[in-house]
Amino acid sequence: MDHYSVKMRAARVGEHISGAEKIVPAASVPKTVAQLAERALSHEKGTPDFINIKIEDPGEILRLESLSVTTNVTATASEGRARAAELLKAAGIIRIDEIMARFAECHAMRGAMLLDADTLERLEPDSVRGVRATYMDDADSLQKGTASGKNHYAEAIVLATKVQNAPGIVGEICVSDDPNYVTGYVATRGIGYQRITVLKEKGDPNGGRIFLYRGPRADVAKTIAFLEHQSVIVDHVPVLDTPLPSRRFAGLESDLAAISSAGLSRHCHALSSPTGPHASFQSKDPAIKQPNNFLLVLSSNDYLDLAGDARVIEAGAEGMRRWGAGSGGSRLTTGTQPPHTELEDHLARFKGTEAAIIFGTGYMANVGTITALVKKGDAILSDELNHASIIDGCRLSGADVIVYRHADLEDLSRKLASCREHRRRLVVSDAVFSMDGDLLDLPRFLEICRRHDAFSMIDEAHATGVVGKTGRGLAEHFGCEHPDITLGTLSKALGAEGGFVCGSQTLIDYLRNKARSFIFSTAPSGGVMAAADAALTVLEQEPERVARLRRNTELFVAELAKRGIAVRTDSAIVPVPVGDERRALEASARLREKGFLIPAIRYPTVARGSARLRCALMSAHTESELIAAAKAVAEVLSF
Ligand code: WAQ
Ligand code: MG
Repeated sequence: MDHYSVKMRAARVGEHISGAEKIVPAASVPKTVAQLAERALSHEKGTPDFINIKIEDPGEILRLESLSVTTNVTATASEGRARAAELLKAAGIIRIDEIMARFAECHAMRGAMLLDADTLERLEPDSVRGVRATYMDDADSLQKGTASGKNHYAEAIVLATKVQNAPGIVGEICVSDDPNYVTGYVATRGIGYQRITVLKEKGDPNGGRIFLYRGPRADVAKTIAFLEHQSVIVDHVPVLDTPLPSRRFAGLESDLAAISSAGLSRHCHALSSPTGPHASFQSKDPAIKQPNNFLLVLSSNDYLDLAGDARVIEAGAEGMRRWGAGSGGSRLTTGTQPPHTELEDHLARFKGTEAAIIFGTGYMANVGTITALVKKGDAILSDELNHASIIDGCRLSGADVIVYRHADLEDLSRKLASCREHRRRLVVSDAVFSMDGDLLDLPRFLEICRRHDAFSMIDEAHATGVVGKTGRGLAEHFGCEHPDITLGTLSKALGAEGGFVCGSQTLIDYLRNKARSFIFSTAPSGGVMAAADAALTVLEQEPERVARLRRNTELFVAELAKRGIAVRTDSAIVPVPVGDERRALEASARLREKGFLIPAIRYPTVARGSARLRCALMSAHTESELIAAAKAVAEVLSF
């Protein structure tokens, strides 16, 4: 015998893991058996309990020319279905929608459904198992296949080619039953194998194969016999090369469509005005109604109105004229200029720590600091509501990350007690939680960290300039010591750009040597540093800005309460809970129509179903503006 059929099936009790079949020359049987065994043993679904390998006489082998392959790039499932209908209609198959609805019946079938192409009656004798096409292979599979890998595309083309050559079969529709694989195909002898990149919605578990039959009932048995027993080798199965990129992008497009249909789509709405409490807003989107020519901004982090302060702007402009538009290098090469070191000294004085170091952004400060301090073998304890930049730093560090319940310092203490074996322990928390506005209990936090000899780190992004009588943050507010590591930003209350860390000289020296986001990044421009420095000076000279911000926050909370909306905050962030994502979006859109810019914050920034309107107050808001805003919030939420 010159050829053999080699079939492999691997399973774990009650669970199919992997299956494959080959038709190979006698000399290739040992190699094929080895490859199939390796494939079974290295399958991502896990290790099988048993592997069946069957080697048998394939009988007479029919050689078939592969169907031609065409890739149809579609963006959505409905576009894909329309394309499938068009293709099959040309081949005389109509009622496509009804046929595709039958995929719901395909669940758990090992084979395909055999339907009369016109009456749509089911014709398989075993409707639970369906009809399985077997004894088929790609003529080049030995050359094409990787050592143990599966050529998913070639296998589908081989199957479709055999099926379309079966007597009485006029077409096939295939949709993967993998909820994440949205590509499918339709095939007939006339149109060939027509791959459709998006043929179902992502997440849809329905799929399978439907073979379409046209002919006398008496001949169905012959068709099934051909599908199940006739050995077939398919020549010239095309290698999938060009279509891959389009599938890649079709995948992105379908992800975007899913995000959008869940109400989670994100856009950058450009404000056509300088940073400040008032903004003008022009949208190209006609759906966004904008009757007012200005909006009251209740969502800026420019808490103290310093981004627009004439002294700050002038210092920045002068700094840029003097030092250049960009720094031209990283801090450790040519990017350090006097404004950088002056600002670092100033920040350390302002916070009352030995030293400070500046990063390009607050995100980079968190990622750089955490990854510099801890690695594999260390432990990080992180509040569950910490900012994404902290979470990303934790993930990137390689340390064991132990998340404790939000603001639950008992939970922290317990979890810290179980980390004695770790080399280092780092406890990290937002100082002001960015989506809830609440404060960390710093004295207790420090006490627990000290007791367990853990580094204490807080992120004062929303606390600097806001919390404490003169805006110096949590240590000032509580009248306690500083944590080991205090992170802040220049980009919120200080009105400029950048992040920074304050702490001991040792800590700062260490970060300068180890923090990769500091080392491998171009330094911020001297102009931006000069602007931040000037803003810090204004903050020191005008602490009444901080007091005004606090009064504004209290007034706004009280005005909301008068209208039945109970909210609480320890900072300038006032979250108004809504819950449902779409309702929050709708409320935000209505507020915009009324002239208020208050964003809806949704998953993944906050947990699913806990969407909220996130108001952020500024020292520059007037009393009447805040009363009007509270009234508008109450109105849009009463629907
Ligand atoms: N004979 C009949 N039906 C079968 C067979 C077979 N040999 N193998 C699988 N099926 C049926 C069965 O109901 C499965 O649940 C269903 O098809 C899906 O099988 O060009 O992944 O092997 O990008 O998961 C098509 C697109 C991929 C490929 C289809 O099929 C491409 C796929 P799967
Ligand atoms: Mg599959």
